[in-house]
Amino acid sequence: MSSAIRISAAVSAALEAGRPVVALESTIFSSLGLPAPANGEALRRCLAAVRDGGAEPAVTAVLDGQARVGLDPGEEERVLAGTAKVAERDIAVALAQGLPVGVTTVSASLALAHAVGIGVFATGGIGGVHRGAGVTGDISADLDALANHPVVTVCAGAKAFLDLARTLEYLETAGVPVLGWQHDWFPAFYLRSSGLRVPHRAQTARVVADVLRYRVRERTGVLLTVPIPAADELDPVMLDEALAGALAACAAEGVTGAAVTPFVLGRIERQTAGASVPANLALAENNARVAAAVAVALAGQ
Ligand code: PSU
Ligand code: MN
Repeated sequence: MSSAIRISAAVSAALEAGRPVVALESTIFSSLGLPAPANGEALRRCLAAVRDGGAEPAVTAVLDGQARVGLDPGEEERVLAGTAKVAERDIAVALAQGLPVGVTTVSASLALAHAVGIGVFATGGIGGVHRGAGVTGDISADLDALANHPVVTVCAGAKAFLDLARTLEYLETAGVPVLGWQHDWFPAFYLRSSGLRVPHRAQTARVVADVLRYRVRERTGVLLTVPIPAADELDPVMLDEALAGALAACAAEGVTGAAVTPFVLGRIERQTAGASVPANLALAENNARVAAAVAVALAGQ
């Protein structure tokens, strides 16, 4: 796998020198994750936050049938315009079929980060167990990837259109340590708390890096949940209505499979009249900043 991955010159130099690196997914920066031009702004702010924190950003994607870790400047526009979602299992198909542009999810990014030796990954929200999964079986491959790649994932929890309690149960069964960043509650993306506790709280980047180092089941990753900054949190009542509307539309239109998450994300944005977008940018940037601190701590070990 690693021989099929092209690493950018900047990321490769950082890895060889043992300097801190933070992987970033690309679905969030495509039209599947955020509307233009907010997606471009999200990418710029996340790249800057990682660099300001003293780490090298490594955006993952598929370009011209090649798995990529780190983009060259002219390539960012292609990723922003990408519409083909690539999860971990899809990477092989994308390479075999020469996919021109594929945007990577959390699961694909964790697989690529692991393959090239990057220990920290930042995103907005992870996929999880969908509501009604008992009937549909819809459980994001992100959770299995968290259980199988030794990488710290930094996220703002997951959106509440998922079944967050079952998502936490899944991570417990899979043996993935879940840490709350200076916070005791599992965040619900736009909200600082889902009302569910995280099993452990982490006060410093050093502790997070040490948990990755000492975890007993060596295969697993670590999930670090960072609440959205208080000033950017959305109104819970407006959000509840938006989520209910989005889920009802999803069911009414018979959307299934990999299309569910992008569909629901687009509906939430419409139902909140765009208020969700600045909140999304703020939390993604904040996660990138915390991830850089964890990468610096890891590189210092
Ligand atoms: N949640 C968000 N924004 C996103 C995603 C999830 O708030 O952009 C994307 C991520 O790339 C995540 C993927 O890995 O959706 C999960 O999709 P699925 O539920 O199909 O596994
Ligand atoms: Mn799914």
